[in-house]
Amino acid sequence: MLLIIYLILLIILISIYLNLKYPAISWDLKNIDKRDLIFPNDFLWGVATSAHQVEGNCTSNDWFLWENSIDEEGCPRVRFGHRSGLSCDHWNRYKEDIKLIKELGCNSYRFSIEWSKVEPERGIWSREALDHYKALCEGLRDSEIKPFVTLHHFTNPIWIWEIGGFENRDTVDYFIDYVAKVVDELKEYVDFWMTFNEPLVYVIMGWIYGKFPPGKKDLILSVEVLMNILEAHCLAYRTIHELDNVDSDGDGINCSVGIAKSAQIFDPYRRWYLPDWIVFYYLDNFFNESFIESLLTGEYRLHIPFKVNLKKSIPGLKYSYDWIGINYYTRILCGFSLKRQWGLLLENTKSLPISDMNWTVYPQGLYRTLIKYRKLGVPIFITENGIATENKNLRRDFILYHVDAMHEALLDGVDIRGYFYWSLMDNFEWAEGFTKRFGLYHVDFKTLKRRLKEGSNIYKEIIQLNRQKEFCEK
Ligand code: GCO
Repeated sequence: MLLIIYLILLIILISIYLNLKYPAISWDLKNIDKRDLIFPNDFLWGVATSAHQVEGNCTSNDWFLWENSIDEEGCPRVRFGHRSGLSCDHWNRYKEDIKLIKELGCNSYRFSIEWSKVEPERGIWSREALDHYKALCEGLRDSEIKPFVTLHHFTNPIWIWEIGGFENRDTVDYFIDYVAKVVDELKEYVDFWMTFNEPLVYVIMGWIYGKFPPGKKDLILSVEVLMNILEAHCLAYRTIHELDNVDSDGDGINCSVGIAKSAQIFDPYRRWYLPDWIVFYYLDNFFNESFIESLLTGEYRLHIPFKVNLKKSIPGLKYSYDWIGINYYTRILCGFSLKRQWGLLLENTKSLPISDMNWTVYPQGLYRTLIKYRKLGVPIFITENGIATENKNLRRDFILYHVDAMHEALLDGVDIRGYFYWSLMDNFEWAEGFTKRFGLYHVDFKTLKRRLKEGSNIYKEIIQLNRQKEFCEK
């Protein structure tokens, strides 16, 4: 009996400790004044896209095969059988789109290079595709918009898919050949290089949930793929630094290289229930801490009870990033429930607004993320943050609240260098097809006309206020 009482007491004490260590933060979001949201003069205000989602005619990559295939039950892989097709036709309309970026007042544009267009067959380089990206960069330069280039954003050429993608170690070498080629071609325009977009999300969606190609559900294999990608990242980091010897923007630095991490914030569903805290611990570890630790130590440690116990050192990982890119969207409440798959309870916060992706709008999470990732000791770019919604007020509030959260972190000393709203315009949202509208600009997918959404004006206004301040200081 005494033992049980001690046990209960211990559990209560641990719960009190955890609640104090990780307090639930709530802010007054109602009184934010946009005029207070002032950032350093050289801050990058940007928008982001990725090639497959906006360019159109991406017919030589694995996503093309995926969109045209069906699952075991005979259902299309993408919602309503949507195919990216011509998408926003950004490939042909990039000049118009540069004007749209300028119109917002942005000084940076994050886009990705479509590997399958640049190297449609192994070792065969498409002059047309390389020239296209040069022209895009030139257009950006003429408009004083700095290119922020992602080298891998979820897609692979079909010839890479045929050899098993990043399951196959050879892909690492092929990826480096591609990186070397692109850097050599674009180094006179580009100073910011991102090796990979969200490696962890990429493997979770492709090898754990099976919602992205190759549609597998194999945890062990997913870890192997992740290790290959991290190795590719390290090699790419060195290759870029070796090759990019041109300071395109005249700031005295030839190039800087980073990687984008999807930073997921978790909280226990029931703050006084220990099993929920245990689930929180493992999820946070899996999603955030193990990644942070691996970059700090060069060793990837992953522990998933009864499944994975990994300790792998990745040569060069420790010094393989000049900055870190944070993609932040939401917070998930997690807990333990025998009724759910793998005992995993994942919930939204009922009292907070929810986006069309069914994601909770939780700006405090961006602040917490920035505080968490500052321990990497390098500058941070928010390389994605945005909302899929048709509600103009929600979009407006989302932007205002998140810029405010970022500002709070800045005031607390976090070295934040830029913010990229996801996305410039509505586009092909992977497994969700064209059903989710993240864009600052609305796209009519019949006429391909772009129109600034009302809720997006706030972003323009915030950027303008920052420019005015810059002007006053000069
Ligand atoms: C990702 C990608 C983007 C998405 C965006 C919205 O995080 O999946 O980087 O391509 O479109 O995040 O889901």
